[in-house]
Amino acid sequence: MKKQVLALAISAILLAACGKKEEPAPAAAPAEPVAAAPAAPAAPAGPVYDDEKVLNIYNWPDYVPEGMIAAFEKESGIKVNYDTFETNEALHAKLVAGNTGYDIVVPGTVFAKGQIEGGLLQPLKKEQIPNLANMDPAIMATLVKADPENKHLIPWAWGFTTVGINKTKVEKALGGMAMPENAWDLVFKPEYTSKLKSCGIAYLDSPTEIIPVALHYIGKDAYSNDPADYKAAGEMLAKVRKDVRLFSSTMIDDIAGGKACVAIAWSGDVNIAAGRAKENGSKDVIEAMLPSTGALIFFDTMAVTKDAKHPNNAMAFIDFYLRPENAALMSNEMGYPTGNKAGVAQVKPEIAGNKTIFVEADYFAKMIPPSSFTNEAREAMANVYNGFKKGK
Ligand code: N2P
Repeated sequence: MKKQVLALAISAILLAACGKKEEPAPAAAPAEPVAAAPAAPAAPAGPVYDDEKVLNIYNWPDYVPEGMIAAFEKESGIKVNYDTFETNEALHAKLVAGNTGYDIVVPGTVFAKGQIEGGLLQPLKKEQIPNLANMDPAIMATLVKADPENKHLIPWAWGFTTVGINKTKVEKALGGMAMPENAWDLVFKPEYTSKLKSCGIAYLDSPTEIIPVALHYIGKDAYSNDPADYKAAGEMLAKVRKDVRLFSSTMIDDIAGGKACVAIAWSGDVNIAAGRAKENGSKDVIEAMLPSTGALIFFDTMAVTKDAKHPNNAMAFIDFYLRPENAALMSNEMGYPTGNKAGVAQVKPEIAGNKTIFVEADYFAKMIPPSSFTNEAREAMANVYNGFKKGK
């Protein structure tokens, strides 16, 4: 709290310093108290909590820096129940069914758009989230496609779906064959998969993770809503099905431990696997690739469920998460870039310089931004995906 007050004081000083000399600083106390002046709807001085000091969070696995939840609990006296889901589909099904029991959920924007339109998420009480000011306006602007007025969603993290490799094992399994120019070939081209199956190919386990990258690979719009395109993607996927060993959304240890040498995976998870392999004494080089045709960007966003029992605790946690030091932890420990502008300054140089975490502008321009799917399209996609998985 002290720190927050100090930060507020500093910004008030900065604001005052920026203002025209002859004008009093807006925060300055009036010389004489005005008798019946109505109280201005100012931001609350500190966090507002619900009577029941509980907060139920539903997030992706392997996605929160160690100790962060405990730090919030300690500071706020709120007991946090933290559960995880493995796919956007799983979270979506819960939200549609209602009565989730969760206050904060973290959907990808690909799904969040429909969830907002369907009234499954409630608008945020922004006056209770002063640290929202720390967010990069450019990042907030990218969310507008899903959340037109930035009313419901605040980034937890963003990253990209890509190919992750254990370079050491992949090179060995390929024998004399050179690495392809386009890293997607490693997971989609039979010439490569037939060799790499010996060291383990892993795919994320969800229709809306695999079909979009497959569409992208065959030159279609990754966010096509046309079932004919899914059919084409399914035909391409069928050719490599027998080579895929593992379907999983929690493959960090599989990559780090050598069970999978190549994976369709989330960028940060591959970076975590690289670190974990090192910690375990492995000499293998594990890398998140930057495929020549681009990778698929995702934004996972904090949102409050429409029937949240602890909405104020939720706002307090969101504000806590948006402190620069916490945002920086997400990059430093979890390998995901932060959209928190104030937090960037606290990112370790080796993380800030990792081009698979903070991608450079020219590669960023090549990446595929997220969009969304209609319900019908999602159903068609799931059918193609399930057929692909079964048809070994
Ligand atoms: C899980 C990261 C989830 C990112 N470790 C994909 N939405």
